[in-house]
Amino acid sequence: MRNSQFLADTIVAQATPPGLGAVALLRLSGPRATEIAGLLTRRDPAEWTDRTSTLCALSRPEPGGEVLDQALVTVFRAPASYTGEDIVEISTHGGRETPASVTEACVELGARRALPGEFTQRAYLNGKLDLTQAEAVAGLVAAKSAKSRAVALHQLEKGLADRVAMLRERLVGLSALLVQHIDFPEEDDAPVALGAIVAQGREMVQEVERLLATAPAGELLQDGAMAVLAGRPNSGKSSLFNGLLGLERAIVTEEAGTTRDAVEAAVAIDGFPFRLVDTAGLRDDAERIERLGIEVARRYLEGADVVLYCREAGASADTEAERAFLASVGAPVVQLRTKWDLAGDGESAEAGEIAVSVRSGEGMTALKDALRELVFRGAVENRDEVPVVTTRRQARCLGAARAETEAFCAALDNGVPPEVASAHLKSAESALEDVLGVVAADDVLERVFKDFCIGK
Ligand SMILES: Nc1nc2c(ncn2[C@@H]2O[C@H](COP(=O)(O)OP(=O)(O)OP(=O)(O)O)[C@@H](O)[C@H]2O)c(=O)[nH]1
Ligand SMILES: [Mg+2]
Repeated sequence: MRNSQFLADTIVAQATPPGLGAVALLRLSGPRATEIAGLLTRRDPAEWTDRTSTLCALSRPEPGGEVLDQALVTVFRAPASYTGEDIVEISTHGGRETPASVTEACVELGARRALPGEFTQRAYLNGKLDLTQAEAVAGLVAAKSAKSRAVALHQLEKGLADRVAMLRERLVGLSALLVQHIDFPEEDDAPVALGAIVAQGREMVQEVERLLATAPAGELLQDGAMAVLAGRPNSGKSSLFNGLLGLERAIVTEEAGTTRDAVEAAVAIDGFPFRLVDTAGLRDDAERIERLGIEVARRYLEGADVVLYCREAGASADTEAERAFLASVGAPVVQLRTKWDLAGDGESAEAGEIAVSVRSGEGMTALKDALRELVFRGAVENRDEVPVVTTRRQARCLGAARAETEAFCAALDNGVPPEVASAHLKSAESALEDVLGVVAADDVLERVFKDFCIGK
């Protein structure tokens, strides 16, 4: 068996990011975890109480070996651990040298360095998590805003898994009804009419659609909405980018044509995740490098979820080309009057425009409100449904389940014999199982776990 060999190893990795810090957490998982910890500490692991930390000196493996650190050792015996195997957590002092030397000692004692995501993969293989929960772990660690975190946590708590499991049970029930119908088709009091079965099938299709409808919002919350700054050169785009970021990230000068390449940064606005992109100002008479930058800007604009279009206070009216550009943008556009602290006395923003100044801070709250409204209002805030579908993989499996259930109903409607139509029900059931990863193929697992970092 593929997994038994794989699980026979004891793996080790640093779970905290490398670098300066007070404490580093190392994890050992597998059949030899407690034995290796015992050798490192020169103690009998049987003395350690489960889930209770003990302060121990860690020494290099050879007799009389050098002491490496004073560390806290905590044992989680199988099956009550994250991976379902014996786990030993070792909290060493932080920094680079100490955790690296303790990891090295574990390797000398027979542990193997863990692959990215391998702890969570073991948790999945040992039935501690289903695949949606494993994906939620990745989402939680990657979350860059409060909302993203909440959605990932909901998923870790089986928000999607429970719904899918319920649907699967209903499908099984439907199969049972169909079998009854096939067994007693001629009887007057036939237990189930075909029409009733089809009606239930259609209800299930709707239920799957309700889940699928949350996928765009789920994906936006996971990846962040792409907000692209565009406008004439020198209109204050980079200043606004820095202002929203709260960080002097992009270069700002009084010279037009400062920004050449696109600069991207993740930022949470009112708890919602955005990927903010600063671009080169758009103009026709740019020289070569700037022109390349403008091309990059256009590509970002095509993928934007929202565009912040900047015109500075006192700027001349839009040219024909600018109007054409604005009309061609697919995403919603926030029209901004930038540098509003410089606006003349008589000047006023047009209807639909937001006047902002990075200098005075005016209009920044209104801008953030508008961004949140435009991107997330429809998708997230006004729904009774928490977004539950957060990855393409989940959406693909649910899409297959929907298509097969639909095909089942259509087949019965069209007089296809129930014995034949039932094949669609089986396929729908296995598509739902795929969401949870009941039996996931190696390549599916590889794709799910490849983006994890080491130690997770
Ligand atoms: N008074 C005032 N000046 C601003 C404001 N925002 C930007 N500026 C100034 O306007 C000039 C251009 O700002 P940038 O942020 O570099 O403009 P940009 O649109 O990124 O310019 P390019 O990258 O060249 O297209 C700089 O001198 C800024 O200091 C503002 O709110 N008020
Ligand atoms: Mg700029």
